[in-house]
Amino acid sequence: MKTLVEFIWKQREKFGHATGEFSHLLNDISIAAKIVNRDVNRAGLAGILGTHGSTNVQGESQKKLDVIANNEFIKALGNGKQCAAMISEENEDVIVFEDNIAANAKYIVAIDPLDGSSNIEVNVPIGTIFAIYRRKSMGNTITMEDVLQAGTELVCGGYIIYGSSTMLVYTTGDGVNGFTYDPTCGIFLLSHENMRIKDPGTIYSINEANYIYFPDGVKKYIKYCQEDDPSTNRPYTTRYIGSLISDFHRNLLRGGIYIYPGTKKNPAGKLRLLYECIPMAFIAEQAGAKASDGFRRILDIQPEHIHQRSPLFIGSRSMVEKAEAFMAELSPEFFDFYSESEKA
Ligand code: P6P
Repeated sequence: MKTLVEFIWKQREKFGHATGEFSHLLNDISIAAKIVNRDVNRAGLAGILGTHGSTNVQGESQKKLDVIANNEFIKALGNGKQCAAMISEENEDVIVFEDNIAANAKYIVAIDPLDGSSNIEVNVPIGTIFAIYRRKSMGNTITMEDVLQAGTELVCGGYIIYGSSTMLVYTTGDGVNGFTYDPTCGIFLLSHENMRIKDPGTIYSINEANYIYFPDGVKKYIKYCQEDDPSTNRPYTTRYIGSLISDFHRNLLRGGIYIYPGTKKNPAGKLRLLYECIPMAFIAEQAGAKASDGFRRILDIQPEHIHQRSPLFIGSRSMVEKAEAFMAELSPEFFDFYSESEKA
C-alpha cells in the first residue's frame, strides 16, 4: 500500500515539482484534514455541534465545526510556508500570508473548509473541497489576477470526505486517485487508483423540492430520467444526500449526474465557483466525465469575484450532455440570466 506522502513525492518527479513545494503544500492540507476528521468524528462528545452564533459572508449561520475547520486550514496553510494566500467560503476577504509571501510562496488555495455542515448533527458525510493555483504576480502583494483564475489554470483539485471512512481524493491533471485514512496509524493510503466515472450512469441527484422553480430544460431532464425505457436503463434511480461531496463521491464511484441549477430567483444557483464547482469539475474531467453550468464548461469560466456562484451540472458525460441539450432547447435564456448575475 502506497502512502499519500510517497505518492505525492513520486508524482513530483512526473510534474517537475522538483522543489517539493507543491508536495509540502498538499501534505499540509492532509495534516489539517486529519485534525478536522478527528473533530468531526467526536463532535457529539466534544460539545462542538450546533451553531457558532455568527454568520459567514454567504449570510449562512456558521456551525461551530465550520469555524473550527476553517481555523485548522488557515493554521496549516499559514504555518506551511507554501501558500501565499487563501480564499475561504468562511471569510469575506482574501487571507494573505505575508510571511509566506516574503518566503517566496508560490501557491494560492481556494477552499470550502466544511461543505454540507448543516448535515453534521444528523451524521451525514460532509467534507472539505480545495483548489490550488500558482500565483501569477510575483510582487509583495497579492493581486486579483492571483485569486480570480479560471479552472484551466488549476494545479490541483481535491476533496476530503469525512464519511464511514475518511478519504482524500485529488488530481493534478494526470488522473484521479483516492486515499483512505487509517486512523490507527494516522496515514492516508492509496486505495482507489485512477478513478473513472462510469458512462452512462443510472443515478440522478437533484433537490426536486425546487422543481417548480427549475428551468424548463431541467424539468424535462428530470422527466427524461423517470421515463420507462429498459433499453437505456430508465427510469434511473434518484439519490440526493444534500451534501455535494457525498453525492459527487457516490457518482465518481458508480456513475451518475448531480445538478444544482439556477432558477429565475437565483440564476447562478447556490454553489460557489472558485472553491466548489471548479475543483469538482477538474476531478470530474480527469475521471472522464463532464462539468458545466448547463451551457459552458466550468473550467473555462473566468471568475469575476471570489464568492461568485455558478449552476453546476456534473457527472457521467452522456448524462450531462443530455441535460445540456434540454437546456439549449428549452431554456437558452438562462445563459443570459446567469451571465448578467455574474457581473452583479
Ligand atoms: P439544498 C450544502 O449546503 C450544499 O452547499 C451542498 O453540499 C449541497 O449539495 C447543497 O448545498 C444542498 O442544497 O438547497 O438542496 O439544501
